[in-house]
Amino acid sequence: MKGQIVKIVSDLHYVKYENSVYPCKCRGYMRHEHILPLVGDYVLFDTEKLVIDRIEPRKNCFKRPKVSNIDQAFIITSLVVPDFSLNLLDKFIIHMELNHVEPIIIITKGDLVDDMNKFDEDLEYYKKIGYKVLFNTELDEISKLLKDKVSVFTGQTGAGKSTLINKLDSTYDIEVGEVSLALGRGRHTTRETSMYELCGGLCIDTPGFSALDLGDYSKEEIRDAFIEFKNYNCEYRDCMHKNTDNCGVYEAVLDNNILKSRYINYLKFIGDDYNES
Ligand SMILES: Nc1nc2c(ncn2[C@@H]2O[C@H](COP(=O)(O)OP(=O)(O)OP(=O)(O)O)[C@@H](O)[C@H]2O)c(=O)[nH]1
Ligand SMILES: [Mg+2]
Ligand SMILES: [Zn+2]
Repeated sequence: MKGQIVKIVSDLHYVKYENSVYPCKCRGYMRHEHILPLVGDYVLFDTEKLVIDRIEPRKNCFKRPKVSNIDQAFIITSLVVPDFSLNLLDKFIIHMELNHVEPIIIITKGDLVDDMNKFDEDLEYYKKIGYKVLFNTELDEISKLLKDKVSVFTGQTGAGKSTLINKLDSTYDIEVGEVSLALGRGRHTTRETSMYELCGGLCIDTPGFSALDLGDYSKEEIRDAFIEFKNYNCEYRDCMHKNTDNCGVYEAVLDNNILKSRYINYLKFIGDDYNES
C-alpha cells in the first residue's frame, strides 16, 4: 500500500492509509543505508507485516524541521516571550526560499505588546517585499491559506505553533507550554513532528528551536534568497552588494529602501559584518 507518514517516534513510523494509521518499522536495508523517513513522506508499506519497503521520491525535504513534501511554511513569530528576532525570521525565510517553499509569516502574542508601533515598520516591510504577514488572531485568513495544501508550522520554541493549531480546530488539544514555564528559556513542549488534518489541508506541527544554521548554503545562494535585492541594479553582474560603488542594493540600503536589519542579516549570513562608512 502507499501511505503517508504522519508521525515518527523513535523507530516507529505512523503511516496513514485511508482512515487508519499503521505503526511501521523500516526494512533493514533502509537502516543500513541510513535512509531516514520524514513526516510527509509517501511510502510503500505492508499493512500486515507493518514494514516500510521504500520511500517515494520527494518533492522537497528538510533536515530542520524534519519534514518533506511541503507546499508552504508558516513561520510562527512571537513579538514577546520569546522576543521578536528579525535575525531568526530572516534565517527561516532564506531557508524556505532556498527550498522553493513559500514562507508565510504569522505574528503571535500581539496581545502582550503595549506599543505595537515599534513593530509596524518591520512588519510592513515584509509585506511590501511580497510576503504574507498575518496575526495569529486572523483565523479565517489562516484557515483559507491552509486549505488543500501541505503546510508546516515552524518557528522558535514557545512562539505558539501548537496553540494556533488548537485554535484553528477546537477538536485538537495538543499540549502547549504553560505560560509561567514558557517565560523561562529552553522549554520545548512539542517533541515530535506530527501531521494533522487542519482546515481542509494537512499541517505539520514541529518542535521549536532557537537557532538555525545556514551553513549548507553558498554565499551566492543566500544573496539570491533575499528576494528584494533583485529589484535593484548593480554595475557588476555578480555583485555581493558590499559597499561597492554603483551597487544598487547598497544604495537602496543607504536610502532606506531596503530594511537595514535585512541587509545586516544578509552580511551576517554570508559571514561578514556591517561597517558603517
Ligand atoms: N498571550 C498569548 N500567549 C500565547 C499566544 N500564542 C501562544 N501563547 C502561549 O505561549 C505558550 C507557548 O505556546 P505553544 O503553542 O506551546 O508554543 P510552541 O511554538 O508550540 O512551542 P514548542 O512546542 O516548544 O516549539 C503557551 O503558554 C501559549 O498559551 C498568543 O498569541 N498570546
Ligand atoms: Mg508546540
Ligand atoms: Zn550590488
